Amino acid sequence: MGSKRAPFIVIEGLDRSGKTTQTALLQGRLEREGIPNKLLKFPDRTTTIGQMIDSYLKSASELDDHVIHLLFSANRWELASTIEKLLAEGVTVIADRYAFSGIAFSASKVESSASDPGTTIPKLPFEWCRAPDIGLPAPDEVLFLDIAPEQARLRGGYGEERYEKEEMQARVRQVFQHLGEETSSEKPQSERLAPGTKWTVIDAGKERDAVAENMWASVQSLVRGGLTQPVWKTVAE
Ligand code: FDM
Ligand code: MG
Repeated sequence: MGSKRAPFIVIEGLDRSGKTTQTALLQGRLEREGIPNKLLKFPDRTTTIGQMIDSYLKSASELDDHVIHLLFSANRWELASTIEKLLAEGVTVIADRYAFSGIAFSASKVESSASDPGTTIPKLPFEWCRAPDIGLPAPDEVLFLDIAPEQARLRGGYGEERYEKEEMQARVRQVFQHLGEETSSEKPQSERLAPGTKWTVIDAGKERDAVAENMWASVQSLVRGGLTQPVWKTVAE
């Protein structure tokens, strides 16, 4: 491998997009190809911070919106050096959700406007939501599993956790789309959210094996070839 490192791949998507199934299928494919890999899941509910997040998501505790946002970010920072180490050792890292979920979900929280109660306004400014993740190792590729919230609902309904509501999911999808534009290679590299990150939209409405094939087609040269440049960092602007 020489001085090459392994790639960091993030899978993002709405609840019910098939993200967990597809992440497992991708990992299975890496195994069959003999590519060393590690699957991470955010939030990582096993750490002390992760347990606080888990309790909040299950509505067993209440936390200020700022606090839970910072805990989600801290839960990534807890694993930042592990991610860098694995990549340097040649282990492909796949993460089921990452900072993009962090921004998309928190920036989608709304309250009714005091001056105009008929309209809603964001509880947390977008830029504030981005700030705590600045400097984290950035993925080489994000696979965004895109599905319309109405179609996601037809897959058997949302679960019981906080945020698993159709209005929330619709707002989250919009923020994800905005993040995709901010990350896309159509922008000058200096203006991108994560300058080295490739953002790929995968149609998650297709059947399971077709989705898996599209995901594999998108990442295979990256995971087979490795990379020479250092791990990218998420940036301020
Ligand atoms: N979520 C996830 C956030 O709100 N912020 C974050 O930083 C992350 C990583 O947590 F509703 C939300 C997204 C989802 C919930 O995620 C739990 P899983 O993938 O359903 O466990
Ligand atoms: Mg969920």
